[in-house]
Amino acid sequence: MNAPADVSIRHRWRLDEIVAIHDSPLLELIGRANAVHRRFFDPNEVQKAALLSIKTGGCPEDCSYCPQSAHHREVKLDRVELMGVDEVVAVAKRAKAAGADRFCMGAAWRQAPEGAKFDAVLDMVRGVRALGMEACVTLGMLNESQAQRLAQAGLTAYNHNLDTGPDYYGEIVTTRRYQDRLATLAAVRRAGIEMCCGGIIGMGESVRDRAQMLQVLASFAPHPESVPINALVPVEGTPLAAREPLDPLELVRMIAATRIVMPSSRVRLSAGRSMLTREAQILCLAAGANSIFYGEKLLTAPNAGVNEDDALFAALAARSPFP
Ligand code: SAM
Ligand code: DTB
Ligand code: SF4
Repeated sequence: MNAPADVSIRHRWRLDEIVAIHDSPLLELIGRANAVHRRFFDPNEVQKAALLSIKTGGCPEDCSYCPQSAHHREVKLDRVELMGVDEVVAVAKRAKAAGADRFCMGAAWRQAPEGAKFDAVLDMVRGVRALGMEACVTLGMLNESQAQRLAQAGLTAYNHNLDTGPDYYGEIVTTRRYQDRLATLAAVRRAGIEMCCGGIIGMGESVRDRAQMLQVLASFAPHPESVPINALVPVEGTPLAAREPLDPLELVRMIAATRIVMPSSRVRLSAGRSMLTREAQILCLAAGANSIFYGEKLLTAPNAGVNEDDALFAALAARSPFP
């Protein structure tokens, strides 16, 4: 859909502009975000993306939020090596039957491996695409050739999050630099793969850090096709386990600001939904989110239940005037 005159796609946002949007009166913020959302998307359409951990735990990075880091030895998590291709495609098939249109596969790697494991991931991508679903993977850092091979296998999107703003990044991860993330994202774009890139809130960062992350995301041209906004899931044994639960309205503000700054991107209400009431989730959708992770589990943490989600979608549907 073409951008109407009053909602232009911008790649250069000032930090104070984004902070001012984020901190504007809540009803005004939601109203503005909803108006932008409706210019670019059908407001009744919410994408269901299924998520599967294809390789779990034992990751050499030290991301302080992540239960899959080998640095956090107190986390109770069973490591599982790379799943078989047939097994993964069978899960995708079930997800499709349950109503998912996108299948996302996550692996706890610092960087995508070479050899048989990478070839197996390529087969998974081909298998998912053959089902008629969008395929997304997140495998850690990629080089140019790996990005090209994923593109040739038909990959729809690559998920690689910035997680937070550049100034706060060093508080959260020390085993890689922001620049490393940007290099992988550049390789993804050069290969012609859609970019799925967002972050996490509730890790102790300031509004300024959140706005900085949005500023970097919006600087990509084109904007990332999808932007997952995760609320921290505080997992026992990780350094962020004791973080105060996020006020759901913080998530509403962040989603609304994301929608306004990147009007035509799909904004995904990602991890943390199980901490939200049905009504808080509906506020997030009204504020511009138009995708969710659907299914009982995220990668390792519980997601909102499928029964709860069916109730959510039932509540969103039009009501018959003659019940
Ligand atoms: N290892 C790859 C990487 O880091 O790019 C892919 C898997 S990693 C688990 C994918 C994303 O999940 C992270 O970038 C982070 O944004 C999100 N994530 C991980 N643990 C989380 C948590 N406890 N709460 C919210 N989001 C989380
Ligand atoms: C994203 O932004 N969120 C998903 C997906 N991309 C791969 C992962 C959320 C992980 C939540 C913690 C867990 O399940 O281990
Ligand atoms: Fe590894 Fe990804 Fe978890 Fe970081 S977020 S520890 S890179 S699996």
